[in-house]
Amino acid sequence: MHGSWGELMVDPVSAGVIVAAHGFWKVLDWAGKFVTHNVGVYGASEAGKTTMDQQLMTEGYVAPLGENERTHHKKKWLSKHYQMPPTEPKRIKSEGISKTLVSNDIGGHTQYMPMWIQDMYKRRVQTLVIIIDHRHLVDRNNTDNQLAVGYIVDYLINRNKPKGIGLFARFRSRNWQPKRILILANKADLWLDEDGYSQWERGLISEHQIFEPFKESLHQLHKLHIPVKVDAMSASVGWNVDDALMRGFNDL
Ligand SMILES: Nc1nc2c(ncn2[C@@H]2O[C@H](COP(=O)(O)OP(=O)(O)OP(=O)(O)O)[C@@H](O)[C@H]2O)c(=O)[nH]1
Ligand SMILES: [Mg+2]
Repeated sequence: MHGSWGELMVDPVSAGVIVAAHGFWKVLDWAGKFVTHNVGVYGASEAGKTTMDQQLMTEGYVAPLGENERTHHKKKWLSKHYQMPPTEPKRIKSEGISKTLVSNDIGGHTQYMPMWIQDMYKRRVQTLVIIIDHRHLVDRNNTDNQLAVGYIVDYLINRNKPKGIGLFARFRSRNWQPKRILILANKADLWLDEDGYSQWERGLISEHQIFEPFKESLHQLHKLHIPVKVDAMSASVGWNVDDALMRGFNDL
C-alpha cells in the first residue's frame, strides 16, 4: 500500500527541474497577458482621457482632438441616467512585460461625473487613474482638476454608494475600494520644462508644483490605506504613457 502511494508522489526536486526546463518565468509572463485589470480612467473635460485611450489602442502620435470631439453620452430611453460606454481591453507594454487593461472612456463634463462613480463601483475597478493637466498652473482660478480629484476622493472617504447601479451591484461593492490610485499629469509637452524633467528623472516628480493643489486629497487617501502614485505623461505625443501605467501597477 505504502509503496504505491510513494510512486504517485512527485519528488519536489525533479518537479522543480521540469518546471525550470520549461521556463517557468516565461510561462508566467505569457500567462500574465491574459489576466486583465479593471481600470477606471476619469478626470476633468479636456484633460486628455480620450487621447490616452487612443494612444493605448494604437501607439504613436495621436492627432489633436477638436472641441467637437469631447466625449458625450446619450441618455437611456426614458431614464435620467446616461448610457455607459462599452469597456475595451488594451495592452500596455513596458520593459518587455505586458499587461492587459480593461477600461472605458467616460466624458469629463460635470454632468458625467456621477458616471465615474457608477462605473468604478459597478466594475469594482482595481486601479483608478485620474488624468489632470496643467490648467491650474496657467490660471490659478481654474479649479477643474481639483474638482475632479476632490469629487472622487469624497466618494471614497464618505463611502457613499452611487445611485443607478442596481441593488446587486451596490451589494457587491459594499466593501470595495480601489487597490491603488494613479494621478497622471498629462500634456507634459506643454508644462514639463528642463528643471521639471530632471526632477522627473530623479524620481521626484511628486514634488512638482503641478501636484501641489492635490496634497490634501493625497493625505486623505493615505488614511484610507490606498497607495497613490503620481507621474507625468504626454498622451498625444506618447511619452511615458505605458511606462507610467506599468509603474503604477508594479505592485500587481
Ligand atoms: N499638447 C498636448 N495636448 C494634448 C495632450 N493630450 C490631449 N491633448 C489635447 O487636449 C484636448 C482634450 O483632449 P481629449 O482627449 O479630448 O480630452 P478628454 O479628457 O477626453 O475630454 P472629455 O471627453 O471632454 O472628457 C485635445 O485637443 C487634445 O488634442 C498632450 O499630451 N499634449
Ligand atoms: Mg473624451
